[in-house]
Amino acid sequence: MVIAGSISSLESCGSSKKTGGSGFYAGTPGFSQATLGYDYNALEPALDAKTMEIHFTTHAATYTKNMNDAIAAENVTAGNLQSLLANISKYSTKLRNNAGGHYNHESFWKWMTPKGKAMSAEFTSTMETAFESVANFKNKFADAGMKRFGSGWAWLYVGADKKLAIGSTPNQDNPLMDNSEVKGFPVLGIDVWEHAYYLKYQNKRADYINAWWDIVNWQEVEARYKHAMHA
Ligand code: MN3
Repeated sequence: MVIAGSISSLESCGSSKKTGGSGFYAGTPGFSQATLGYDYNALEPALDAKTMEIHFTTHAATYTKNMNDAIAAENVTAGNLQSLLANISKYSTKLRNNAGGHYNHESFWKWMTPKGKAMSAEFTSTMETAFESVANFKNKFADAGMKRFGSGWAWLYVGADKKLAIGSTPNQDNPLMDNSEVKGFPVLGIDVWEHAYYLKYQNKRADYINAWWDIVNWQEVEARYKHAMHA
């Protein structure tokens, strides 16, 4: 599918996810910001309402706008966001940063849910096989987030070998990008940019990551894991 910078046809690619349903992982992620599935204050006390509102309405909204501006300006031939990211080295730094920012945040809002959703027994077993224990996984994932100097993300992803792995990327890069430091399908990610936590946690990134576990939607993580394993 060749789009050649037509915003209207791009938006039609993303229209199905405006309904708020899942499926962002299922191969046809869109190019528009989906409605947040909960109120700004719904993730308290882990994430405060003001941080969520600013993060969603300014930071994330700006990535989406700038991505669409870059798509319109460049000869984009990808038919969906995932294939765009898989070929992102062909395009500008502006498109890399903003398409990554759009994908990462659209995923991030779905990786969180009020009060969190517990890990199934089946997925707990999967995680224990991969990381010895869930506690050990959380320590290693938090460590990846803590060691990311400056702005970026920590990831749990399925690599080309179909194994779960932990890594991190700078800026708005993610494992779907052909020029990423780590490559695979992201099943869970945490935003460790200061804008994600500074109002409540100031410089205490570790406290933010520790509190964040309370709101993780493990059902979404498991759905993405199953998608990655069958892709
Ligand atoms: Mn962010």
